[in-house]
Amino acid sequence: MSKPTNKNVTIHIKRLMHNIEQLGKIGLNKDGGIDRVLCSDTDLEARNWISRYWEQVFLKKTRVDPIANLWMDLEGDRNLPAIVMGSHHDAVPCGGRFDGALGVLMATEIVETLKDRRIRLRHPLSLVSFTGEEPNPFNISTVGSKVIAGRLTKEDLHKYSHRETKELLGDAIKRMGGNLDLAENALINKKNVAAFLECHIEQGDKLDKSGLAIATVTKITGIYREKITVSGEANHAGTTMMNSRKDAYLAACEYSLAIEKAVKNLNSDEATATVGFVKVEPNEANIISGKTTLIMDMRISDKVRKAGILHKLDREAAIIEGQRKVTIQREVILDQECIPMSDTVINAFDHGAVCIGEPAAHLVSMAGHDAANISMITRTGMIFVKSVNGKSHCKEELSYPEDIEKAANAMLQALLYLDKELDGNDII
Ligand code: HGY
Ligand code: MN
Ligand code: MN
Repeated sequence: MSKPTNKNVTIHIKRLMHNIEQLGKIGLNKDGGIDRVLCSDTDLEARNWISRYWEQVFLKKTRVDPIANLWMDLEGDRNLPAIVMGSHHDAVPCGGRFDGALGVLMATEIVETLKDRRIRLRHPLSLVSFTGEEPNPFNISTVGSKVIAGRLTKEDLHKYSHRETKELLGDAIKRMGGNLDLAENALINKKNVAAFLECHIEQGDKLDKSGLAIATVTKITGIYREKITVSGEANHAGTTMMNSRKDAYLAACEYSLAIEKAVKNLNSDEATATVGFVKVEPNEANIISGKTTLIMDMRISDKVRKAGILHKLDREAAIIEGQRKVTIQREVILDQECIPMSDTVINAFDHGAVCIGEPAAHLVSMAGHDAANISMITRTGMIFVKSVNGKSHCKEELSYPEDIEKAANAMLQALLYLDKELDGNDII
């Protein structure tokens, strides 16, 4: 490990916590959760808040790319590729104020601290706030980072529409300031980026249980999502005898429990699954459901184990179809492999942790992140901050200022380390 660099440079935690509180007011609902889903009015409000803040601090216009990612590009040696830092500003329904927003605002605070201290790095720096990281009514997640990494083309994008309003994704992105017809222009050339760093809350309880504040992420779990349509026969809840029903909702429940049982039986803390989206139709107390739609979300790193689960579910679906005289159609909507983080960036975050007197702890991320897509185009790494009681995707989501401050100062040191160590020629 090289000697600590600019060790005495530290961020302004009060300013960072103030910004987290300010952004956390956008989309705050009556239950204390944050509603800021892709292309909603509150998404647009959050974008405007971030853009305004960046423009006041860096005296430059925010750049909005064709998939409506927000960028703040800051000068450096033009012969070197940029180091990019950021995360996402959208949230799950009734979500927390740290998921995503912390990463955008921490990256901002780090660059603002360098500006305050007139520390100019070799590499140009870019801040980014990604479009649509979370699952959403358009049924497409991490859309902003997928597009810049070339994982989605404009033809793909034009296929998506809002599952309730039927609004085309293209029209919704236009409202956010993007333009899908120019999606190719959002593609990032590998030679223009030296590294991507993202800070995120852990969203699990491993740091909380271990008494650690921060950890470097070694890999991001594989994510498998499937839309399951169970079709039966709508009928009268009272007059239809039990043996002559084709109850789509109860068949869907049986299939959901089969998913849980198959993954639980792996007995691994690197495999989880649930069914978090259910749509029952016609959805009335006295009508047997004729059609029920589910979305299954499975996190699993091991490809062989994933194949084994899916094979088991094939069998379960066939049994349920036979016994309940329903049909079960399954459509894969996401099948992302486990993604290792860059050793170079892992070392940099470890260096940062040691610089601030913290252990160089490592964790696997069971949550998906934009970083998984960005790792396709550049050296990518993440640092986690402790989630109190491991809670996330709910209004109880919380990280303490002292832990956030440690993560920010470790990330600042990691950035200074990379700026010194990286040379534009060694592209991943
Ligand atoms: O769902 C996830 O893993 C992430 O929080 N979007
Ligand atoms: Mn999330
Ligand atoms: Mn997130």
